[in-house]
Amino acid sequence: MTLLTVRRDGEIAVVTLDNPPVNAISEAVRKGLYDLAERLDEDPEVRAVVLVCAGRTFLAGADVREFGQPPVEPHLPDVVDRIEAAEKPWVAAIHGAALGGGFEIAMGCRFRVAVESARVGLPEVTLGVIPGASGTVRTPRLAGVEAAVELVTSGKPLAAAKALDAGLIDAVVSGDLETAAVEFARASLAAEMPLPVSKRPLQPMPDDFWQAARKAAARAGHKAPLRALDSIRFATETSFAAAMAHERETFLDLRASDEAAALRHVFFAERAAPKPAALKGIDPRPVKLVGVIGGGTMGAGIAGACREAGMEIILIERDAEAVARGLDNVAKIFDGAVKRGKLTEKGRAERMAGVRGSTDYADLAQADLVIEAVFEEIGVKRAVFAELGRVCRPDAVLATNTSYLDPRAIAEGLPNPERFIGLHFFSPAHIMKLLEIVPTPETAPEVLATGFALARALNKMPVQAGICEGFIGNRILKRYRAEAEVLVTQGVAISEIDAAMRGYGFRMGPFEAQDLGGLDIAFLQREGARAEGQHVPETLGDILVRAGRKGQKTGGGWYDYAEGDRAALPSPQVAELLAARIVDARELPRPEIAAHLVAAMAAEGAAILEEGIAQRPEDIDLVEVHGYGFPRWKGGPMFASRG
Ligand code: T1G
Repeated sequence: MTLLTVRRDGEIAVVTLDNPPVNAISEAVRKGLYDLAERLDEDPEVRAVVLVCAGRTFLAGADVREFGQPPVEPHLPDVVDRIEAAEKPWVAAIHGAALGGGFEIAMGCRFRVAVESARVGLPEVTLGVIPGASGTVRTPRLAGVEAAVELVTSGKPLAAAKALDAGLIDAVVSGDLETAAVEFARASLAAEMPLPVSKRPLQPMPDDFWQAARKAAARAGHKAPLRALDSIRFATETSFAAAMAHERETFLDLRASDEAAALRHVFFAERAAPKPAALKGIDPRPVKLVGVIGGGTMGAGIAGACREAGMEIILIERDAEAVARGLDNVAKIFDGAVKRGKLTEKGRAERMAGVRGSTDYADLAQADLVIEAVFEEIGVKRAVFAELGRVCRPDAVLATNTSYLDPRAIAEGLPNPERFIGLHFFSPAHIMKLLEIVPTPETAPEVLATGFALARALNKMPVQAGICEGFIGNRILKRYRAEAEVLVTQGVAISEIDAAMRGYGFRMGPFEAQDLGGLDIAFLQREGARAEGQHVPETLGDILVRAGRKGQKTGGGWYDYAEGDRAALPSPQVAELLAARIVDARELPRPEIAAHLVAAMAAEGAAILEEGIAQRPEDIDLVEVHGYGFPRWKGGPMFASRG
């Protein structure tokens, strides 16, 4: 495989880059492109150049694996400048995604054409850096300041049609991309050449624009979007050269930051998780027809997610009324997508046509996979699987969505236990990406592989978990909450603890989150364990629930709430209820509170690793980032607490 090949189509030189898997811009790619720009300028028969990529995508950006190494010449900004300065105009022919440095190279080209399915973007902030090869300096010149601010600070790519509207590309082409790009290049030679992007004018913006943009880009603790915004603003107020120097300095500074290291850690962990080495070469069982037992919030979410992935669904409930409610819960998911403009009415109808309700388990006789999402009580679950064991094919994969119960206890007595597995979805199941996959000792490898294949099909983040109370995520959550309560007993204010965790980057602190979700869920788990004879010490949460304080739904939990208002107010009643348990009055700076609680999560993570419940620290970080709102730019508790 040759990295860069050149063929001639008359007076047009077609440069093809082939650097699998995503045409990342390595040192060799930078050098090859730089040399080619020189060589093609010297070729008198070449009048224009088309840059196209082999494989699944246009250049997907700088090679993230090189980030940890010292930068080597030619640096990407110099490559972009050299392409822009070429005597022969270059045309970027985009398919797949032109991202980061890939789109910066495209902006160095005189023109950009793309197929309709292509996307262009500058996702650098999602890696904790800012564009480092003119993304904050050329983009505002190409598409205007507002489009540049949105593209760079959000990190979200734009589809080709929207990119065309924004002025980021010059044409959306149909048919064969290379052919269309050559024709575009040939036609461009007959017309007036536009200015190179770096030479295009820039309009400065008023201060209130920047204030509003700063407010929109701010996320507690995430530095890169604000630094990117500063770089764009600087570019609108100074020369191209000065702006490029400023951008490079900012990029190099951030590239060495903890935030960038954390985001790279998550980036590579996310790509490793769906492909566990232990499952290499093990074929999953095909899943086309999925049974879901239970049409409540979880069951409907699971049914919606599987349907969205193109599977046929049979939703089982205990009676006709419950079936109707369940189907309505699924329909509401697709109604929401229509309201948000993500789905047409026709698409909604097509989705629902693939969801059938029934009260008769016999309808599951041909199901490939059945996922149970009924009430979290062992007797109820065991009854469901006894029925499934009778009616389903012996090779049908049977899964429990239990959060806390022992899957082995649920599957006891089930025929063909090798086809049983835990699939712990997170609510709302059609939105939350995390899927904890919990095999029992009997689960067959291809059934485990089926769990991972299902996660891929549903675009979820799979993490394999061993069996313990709460698996990985809920076990760490329990430790996090317990440690937060210890701080309360030491006299640290509840509101200070929540503020500390918001300042660290969580959307909500542990107490606000409980008030939103309800304190009684965990209370019932503790009471259930106590009823089974386990010693479960009384928690502060128990005291509140027993006093009728279950959270927002009862007008108060850890905080008070005014009628119809969600603003959390410190509660004198809570102070009174907990007074006997608060033994100190402790002032702790918020960063110390956050560090203390993150360390507690990491300590529980270390025990989880030690016990083999999780296979690697990065899996624990993925659980926290994708299931519990841990800020990804902190990398997760294991990364944040590394030595
Ligand atoms: N560098 C190195 N490897 C990369 C990579 C990259 N930029 N992008 C993907 N890979 C690997 C990935 O680890 C996986 O490897 C394989 O490719 C397939 O990835 C100067 C500094 C392009 C949309 O942030 O968004 O340019 O696990 O599973 O689902 O301003 O990859 O197979 O061994 O994700 O088809 C900016 C990141 C960099 C793009 C394709 N660019 N990549 O998705 O495949 S910073 C990005 C993606 C930058 C400049 C700055 C996606 C994709 P393995 P995949 P996919």
